[in-house]
Amino acid sequence: MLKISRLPHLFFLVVALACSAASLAVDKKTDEAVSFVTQRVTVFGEVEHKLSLGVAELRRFPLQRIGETNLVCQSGAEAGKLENFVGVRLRDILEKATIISREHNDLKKTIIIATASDGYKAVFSWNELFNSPLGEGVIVFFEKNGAPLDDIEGRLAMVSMQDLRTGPRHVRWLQGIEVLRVAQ
Ligand SMILES: Nc1nc2c(c(=O)[nH]1)N[C@H]1C(S)=C(S)[C@@H](COP(=O)(O)O)O[C@H]1N2
Ligand SMILES: [Mo]
Repeated sequence: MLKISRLPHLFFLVVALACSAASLAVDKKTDEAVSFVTQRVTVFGEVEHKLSLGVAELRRFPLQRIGETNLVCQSGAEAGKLENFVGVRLRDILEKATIISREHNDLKKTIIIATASDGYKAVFSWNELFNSPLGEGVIVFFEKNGAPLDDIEGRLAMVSMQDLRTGPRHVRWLQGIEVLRVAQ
């Protein structure tokens, strides 16, 4: 029979077990994240100059220092904030790579796909980036609160700050920026 005097012990045992299960779950998530971390992003596809950019190379672009931006999930749920981060405009990166444009209307048929090492992808159009106010807020970033990004974001990530829901184009573990012509 369980004595009443033993109940506190039982309570602590249950709490301890629950805590270690929770920390196991966190460890698993962190382990998985480590395997997705990227150190460089490749700019490729319909560009004149293919680029491979790590933090050192990114620092040579005009730096954008952002105070804070909200993260809102695709569902509309609040997903926290990005604070005190430093990065560069995707537009500036693409200008350096120079999107190939042979005919007057080529750029209007061009999209830019941000890809991550976990297979996540988010798409932008050339018009969005270069012909709308949204473009100014699309930032490839590599520093937060004065430190490199942690494993959950990788060393390189991206966000589109003018999106109504910023979560979907907050790309963690950024690996590629592909420029693609999608119509003839
Ligand atoms: N690489 C990668 N980036 C991703 C995701 C993902 O699964 N993989 N999920 C996205 C979704 S759905 C949201 S809401 C935000 C959430 O940002 P957070 O994970 O920093 O809260 O990340 C986005 N970026
Ligand atoms: Mo999301």
